[in-house]
This record gives sequence, structure tokens and C-alpha cells, in this order.
Amino acid sequence: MAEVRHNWTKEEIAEIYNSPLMDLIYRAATIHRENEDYSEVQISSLISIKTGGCPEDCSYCPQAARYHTDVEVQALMQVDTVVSAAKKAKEGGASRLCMGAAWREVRDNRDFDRVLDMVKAVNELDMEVCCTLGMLNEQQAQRLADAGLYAYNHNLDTSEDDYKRIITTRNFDDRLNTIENVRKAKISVCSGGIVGLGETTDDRISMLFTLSNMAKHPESVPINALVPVKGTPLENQPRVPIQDMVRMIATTRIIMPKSVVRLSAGRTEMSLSDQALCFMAGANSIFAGEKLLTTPNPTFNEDMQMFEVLGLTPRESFKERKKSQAIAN
Ligand code: SAM
Ligand code: DTB
Ligand code: SF4
Repeated sequence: MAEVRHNWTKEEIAEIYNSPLMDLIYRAATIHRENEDYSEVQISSLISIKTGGCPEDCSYCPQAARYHTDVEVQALMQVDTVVSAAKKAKEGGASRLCMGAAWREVRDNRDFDRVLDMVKAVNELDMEVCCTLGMLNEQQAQRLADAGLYAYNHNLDTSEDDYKRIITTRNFDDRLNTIENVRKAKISVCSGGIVGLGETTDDRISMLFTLSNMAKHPESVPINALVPVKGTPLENQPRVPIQDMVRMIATTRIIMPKSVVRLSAGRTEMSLSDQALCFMAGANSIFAGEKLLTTPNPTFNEDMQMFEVLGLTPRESFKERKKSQAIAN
């Protein structure tokens, strides 16, 4: 059984990342197959509950107010709309609903109260509820936990050194603080990054170093391929070669063997065989549904056909919690 380590060095991670591709995939696949449910893929559905008009300057993001993109600003959704979308996602096979808001941070106002109501309502549908709302303080994380939030997504996106090139309106430590607040409230942590921002291999390794040296690894690690959007500073970035995605996913699987690794944004540009390589390399989660937050994603039907071809099955909700309860009883 692969040991869960929290003391990986950058040199060790670099050696894994740079190993011959076939060896790397084989090693990651071997570790992944030690997990009893290796053919199960966790399906999350994304919903943008508040779109665009964000004050931050994340250079990849179509929702930043300062860039001129085609994204239309939309105020916070009503609870009913979110509940209908959640029901539809559940029927399509999603076990988790992730609600995203184009906010820099959560404020203690009526909008936050409404998000708490959304969390309660989706929880009642027996779905894992996830939010990604920007920065949180300890009290806000606790209020989300009390409402029944299962997971919180807050990505590092790139390395500490590269951070200022990508975002200037907050710093890397702000990100780590929010993750710490989420941990303190005992909410499951979802944190990963983006490949294709123009970062170096060292930046990728350094980001994985930060994640894998956390006292507890994030339960989910999303690996996004940049979706270059017209109007953002990164609009002309070339698409990430598939081997880079595979290297990132395999390295993540090897150094965080028990985490769920999510093949996240960028799947519309990937063939079935590209994605098969990612699953072989240890990816065991996807975002499903025809839209991510503002950009396209494969449809549920396309994904179900892919699962059929690859012999993969959707994972039921609350599996981790059920597993630990079974052990405790
Ligand atoms: N505003 C909150 C925040 O930044 O934490 C939550 C929403 S934000 C859109 C969530 C994540 O989406 C970002 O951290 C980033 O990793 C990812 N993302 C945004 N735009 C992207 C793009 N064009 N391509 C790939 N990933 C992207
Ligand atoms: C994550 O790691 N990727 C998702 C989710 N967490 C919130 C977001 C991807 C966004 C891609 C660009 C868009 O659709 O706006
Ligand atoms: Fe705002 Fe989040 Fe987009 Fe950054 S990534 S501009 S914080 S919505």
C-alpha cells in the first residue's frame, strides 16, 4: 500500500514528474489500483451562482470585471433555481454539486445568508455540496459547515513564486489562510491548480510540493487545463499538450495517493483516448454537464458514453463519510 507522506521534497517530486512517460503512467496506475474503487469516477456538476463582475485580476479568468470578455454579469441566483439545477445534475449521475461565485471574498450580508440556504437545500437532496466563493474567515467557514457544506474549493492555481505574475490583487498566503480556515471548520478541502498559464515545470512541481506537504492532503485535487478566453490576458496561451496534463495527474496520484484527482477544465479539447490516459494515470473525478462556470464542457451523455467505453462507473455520494462511519461502527 502506498504510504501517505507529507514530507516530499521538490527534488523527489521533480524526479517523478520528469520520469519517462510510460514509467510514470505505470507507477501512478499501480498506486491507483491499490485503491479498491479505482474504476469509480466521482462526478461533480458546476453551477455559477453569481457570474462575472469580479474585482480580482486573475489573468486566466473570464469573470474578472476588468477584462472585456463575453461573460454577462448575473446577480446571485435564487435558491429555487439552484435546487432545480441540482435535481437535474443528480438525475444525470452527479454526486456533488459545486456552486461557484465570482467573489473576491465572502461578506457577512444577505447574499451570504442566501448561499447558506442553498447549501441547506442541496444537502437535503442527499448530494455532497461544495462551494467556491473566494476568501473566507474562520467564522464564515464555520457557518458554511453548520449549514451542511461538504467541501470547499480554493485552488492554489500556480506556485508561490509564479503567483504575482498571474494575480496581483491577493497573495499566495491569502489562499493558504482560507484553506486553513476551511480545515479548522472540518470541511473537506478541494485544492489544485491550472496547467498552461505559461508556468515553468519548476512552478508545477512547487505547487504540488505545497499541496503534498500540507498536514492533511486536500481530499480533492483538481487539475485544470487553462481554457484560454478571449479578452483575458492569457487569451493567446497555446493549449496544454496532453502529456503535460498526464504528467501532472500521475505525479499528483503518486504523491497524494488517497486524494481524489479531478481532471477538470479543458476536457472539450481532449479526445476519448487523451482522457483515457488521464484516468489510467490516476484521475478519478470529473466535472460533468455542458457548462463549467462560463465555458463549455462535454455533456452528461457524452461522458456516460465515454464511461461505457472505458468501463468506468460513477461514484455514489458521501462514500468517504460512509466508509469512515462503517469503520467506526
Ligand atoms: N472566485 C473564486 C475563486 O477564485 O476562488 C471561485 C471561482 S474561480 C472561477 C475558481 C477556479 O476556477 C479558479 O481558482 C481557477 O483555478 C479556475 N479557473 C478560472 N478560470 C479558468 C480558466 N479559464 N481555465 C481553467 N481554470 C479556470
Ligand atoms: C476548478 O478547479 N475548476 C472549476 C471549479 N474548480 C470551480 C472552474 C473551472 C472554470 C473554467 C472556466 C469557466 O468556465 O469560467
Ligand atoms: Fe474572481 Fe475567482 Fe475569477 Fe479570480 S478566479 S477573477 S477571484 S471569479
